[in-house]
Amino acid sequence: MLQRLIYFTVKSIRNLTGTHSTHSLTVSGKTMDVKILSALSDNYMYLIIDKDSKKAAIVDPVEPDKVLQSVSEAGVELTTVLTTHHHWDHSGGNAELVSKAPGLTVCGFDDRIGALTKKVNHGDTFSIGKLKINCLYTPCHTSGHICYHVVPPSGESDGAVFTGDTLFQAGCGKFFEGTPDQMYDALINKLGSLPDSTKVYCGHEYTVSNLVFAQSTEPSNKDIQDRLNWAKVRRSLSETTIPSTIAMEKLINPFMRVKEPSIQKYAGSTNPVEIMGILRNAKNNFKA
Ligand code: GBP
Ligand code: ZN
Repeated sequence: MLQRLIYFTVKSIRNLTGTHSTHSLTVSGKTMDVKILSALSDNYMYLIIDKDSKKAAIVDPVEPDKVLQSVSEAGVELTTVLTTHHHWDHSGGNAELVSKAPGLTVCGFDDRIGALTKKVNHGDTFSIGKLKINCLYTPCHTSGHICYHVVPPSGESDGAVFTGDTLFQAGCGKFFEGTPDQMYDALINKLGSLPDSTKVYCGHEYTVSNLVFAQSTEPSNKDIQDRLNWAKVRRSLSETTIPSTIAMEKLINPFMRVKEPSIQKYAGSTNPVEIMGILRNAKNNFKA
């Protein structure tokens, strides 16, 4: 509790310095809209709207009042909460949201998630109106982490994946409750096999600091340089750098590039799982 209080205080002070964007952005697709809502100092919540039925889901609603305001502005019916993992800055708003909007289905894997009504597992699918959600079990950051893949309707390309603290733009979550082997499975086998055009919506705005680390691993990677320059401009305007795409992550994210010769050279290994661990340790100790 004390830890949480200190964290909140630090986040509030950081908020006053205005580092996180305050306005929201809508990414509009043919069948789905995604409203990007900033929360706390660098978290994101995402309102996923099925345009046809106007039914909606919210990912990691840590600031319930902000969510409810966005729901009413959009004129949609919120039916579902998609919780990526139990950390309080993701699941800590669930109980309050349910008390203010009774009847919600609250999805998640981990028993430590508040107000859970529907336990999901790898491969489970369900619908929000016409949108089909496929659950991907990606333990490592926490042992109960789920990513939610919104499968594009046949013939359309607006798929999206909500990756919580597993995959960040140009980075990944710390391995609090898992192993390099599990993060390899999450990033390379599961997320890495989604269509390249899949938009990636992650849990935190860490893009600039992740790209600075990425650049230290591959100093001559032009895609990293270009994305870093772009991200710095976006952040200086208080704009989000979200979403990315799976294709983009394969170009700029060292943790998704463990099979690339340049990353193998940096790590001094050709074993992709071992490289995953080496990169995580290097990032934990990295000082820009
Ligand atoms: C930054 O600010 O740029 N590098 C971060 C430092 C996710 S939040 C903060 C940090 O450690 N963030 C976590 C992380 O995985 N970062 C990836 C990285 O640094 O490369 N969290 O809020 C974190 O998961 C949390 C909450 C952790 C409860 C433990 C508990 Br218990
Ligand atoms: Zn976390």
